Amino acid sequence: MTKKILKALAGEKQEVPPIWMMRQAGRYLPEYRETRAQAGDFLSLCYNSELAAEVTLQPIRRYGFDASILFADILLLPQALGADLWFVTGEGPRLSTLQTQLDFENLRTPSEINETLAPVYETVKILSQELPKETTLIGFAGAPWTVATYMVAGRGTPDQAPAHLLKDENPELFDNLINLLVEGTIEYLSHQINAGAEVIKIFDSWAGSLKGHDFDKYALEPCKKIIAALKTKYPETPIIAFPRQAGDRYIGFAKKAGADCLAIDDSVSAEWIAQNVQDDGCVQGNLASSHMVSGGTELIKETKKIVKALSNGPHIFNLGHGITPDADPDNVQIMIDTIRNVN
Ligand code: 1CP
Repeated sequence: MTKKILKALAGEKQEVPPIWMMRQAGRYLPEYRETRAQAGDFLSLCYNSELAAEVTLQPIRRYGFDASILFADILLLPQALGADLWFVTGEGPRLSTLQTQLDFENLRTPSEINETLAPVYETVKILSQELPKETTLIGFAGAPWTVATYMVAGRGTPDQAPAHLLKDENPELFDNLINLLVEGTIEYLSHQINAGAEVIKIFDSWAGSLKGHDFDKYALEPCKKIIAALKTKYPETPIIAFPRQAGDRYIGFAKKAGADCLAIDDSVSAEWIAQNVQDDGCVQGNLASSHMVSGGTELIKETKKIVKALSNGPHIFNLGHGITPDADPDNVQIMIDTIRNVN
């Protein structure tokens, strides 16, 4: 039996698309909040392999999603490269800032990341043994541009202005950082695949802030290099690219980057995706995560609309971005029942 997610990634269209959700292990679930409290804080949870595997499994037990995504964070890689990382409760991640050549030189090399990241690989190993046999295990990393924006600014900023400034003022330093992140990401993802990840997803959450030539240089090219390196070593491992908010530049992205699937946010309609992107292969998306909060008939209507619009080609159902802490867990079940046509 081939798993539903792997069928979609191989280009097969299915009457009922496979389903998973970004941030499916998260604060909207009471069992997640309980395990996180047990771990102490978010980072301790990421580095505690048993508990990280436990929170990864929770949404699978509750909902029976077709895929499970490793519980970790895109900011663990910069931490393994030597940046300081901490989380401020109620606010989010904070990192030491990278502004100068000296800051860059103080970072470690890609081959030195594995000691810090060993517990993440152990989580993958546990999951590959404990997941139900029909569930696909997805490993992931942030794309170099998105990770660099956090490393430069030290935090998430609305327009990622500090990273744009550094790339324009000191392109040599910025390019060195991007290249280091390309190599570090290849190393990190290779270890996840060796540990048992069956699919890889690359999150470029801030790709949409790159304009013109910068989009090709900092979103497309690094992603293409990572995929090419992984495909050489692991030709059988499908890769999902997510250049969030790429708009028109979603068109042709998967082909150019060498990805097997393009994940798409909810700033474009499912009809637009069907017309412009799905010819290239599998697409993943794209219900607005706000429906997980508001629920009701709109949730059912929008879910059906997306399934129908993307039913003529390979499709993995997902949200346009991560589920938020204020979501109602019952709405997730309603979404799943609507897709699987229960009731
Ligand atoms: O428990 C908590 O309070 C922490 C909330 C949380 C969670 C559940 C963070 C902090 N990270 C995560 C896990 C996480 N992060 C996963 C695990 C698997 C899953 O999806 O269930 C993944 C894939 C990520 C990826 C991630 N982290 C991204 C890319 C995707 C996206 O959401 O755009 C980004 C940008 C981050 C950074 C980050 N980590 C956490 C927060 C709140 C943020 C965003 C901060 C900001 O932009 O200000």
